[in-house]
Amino acid sequence: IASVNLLSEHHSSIKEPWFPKHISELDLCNHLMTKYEPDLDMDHPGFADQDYRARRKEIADIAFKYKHGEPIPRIEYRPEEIATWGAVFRELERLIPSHACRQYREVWDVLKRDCGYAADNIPQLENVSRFMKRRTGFSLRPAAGLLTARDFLASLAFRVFQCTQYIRHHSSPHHSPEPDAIHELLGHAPLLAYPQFAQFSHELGLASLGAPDQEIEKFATMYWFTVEFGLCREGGEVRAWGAGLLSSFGELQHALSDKPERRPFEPARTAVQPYQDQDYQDLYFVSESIEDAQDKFKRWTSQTLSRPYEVRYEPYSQSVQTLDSV
Ligand code: NLE
Ligand code: FE2
Repeated sequence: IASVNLLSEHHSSIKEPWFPKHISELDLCNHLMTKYEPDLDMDHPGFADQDYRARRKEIADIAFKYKHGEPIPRIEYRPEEIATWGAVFRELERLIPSHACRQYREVWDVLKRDCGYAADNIPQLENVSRFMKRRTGFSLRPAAGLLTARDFLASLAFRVFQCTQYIRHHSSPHHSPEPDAIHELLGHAPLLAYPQFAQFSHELGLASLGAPDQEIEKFATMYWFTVEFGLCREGGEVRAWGAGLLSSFGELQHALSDKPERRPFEPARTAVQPYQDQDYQDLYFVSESIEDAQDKFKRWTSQTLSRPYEVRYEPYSQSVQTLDSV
């Protein structure tokens, strides 16, 4: 009988991958993709830098120990980390007027006024999280590195954005292949402060819960070409709205130059487009607007989902419920 049980448990877990039902279960959604860890990846700019690796570990431990509901521990950033942040901040600030989408430009001054964004100050995640909570109901929680797509997307369902807290290696300020606090704060935070974008992220997260691996893979690809590397039209010009561009002054210029290829954003094709994540992209997708990308993405998502049940979010208890859809 024991083996029969085992078999049926195994069977049901293939049909329905586990997913968090309450926001506190995000404590279990911290699985890392190891390919970018400076300890394991010989191409990582910090691979040969013992001091960087030790610092990185110290900050990662905060994320591993973190439990839902706690304030995010503050980091006393070192002068060299602030210098790296400052270099990126100044370069980006110069590019924002001509390269960033309208939504990003609009919130920039608010972040400087209310959130401690400045060339000589790395904002603390806890402060940004409180700001965000008031703007869109999103909050942040610390992440130790690049998470699996399944864990990362699941957190969005609970209006939680998982954020790294370490700073990229100083030898490569213009671009980092992996997320770091510069990417989160300068790339993602501005758009997450927009209610409509927050809602979209939330719905995408809900769609991902319990989805089979092949669908997660497609969601992750869509996320890559929109939220991370999306371009959009704006009054006859092309602008960036993807967070991976808005945190990388090197790639931001590259993306809007005539070097890379650009194609119109079209979910069914974008979702299966292969990509690399080591260096600047050579292909970007352009949408008519952020809203247009979100609408198309949403429509495509509802057609793609094979889940035999519906998932609903219950904001009062911050939990999700599943309902049979037949
Ligand atoms: N390339 C981005 C940057 O340099 O900020 C990070 C991308 C993370 C997916
Ligand atoms: Fe990102």
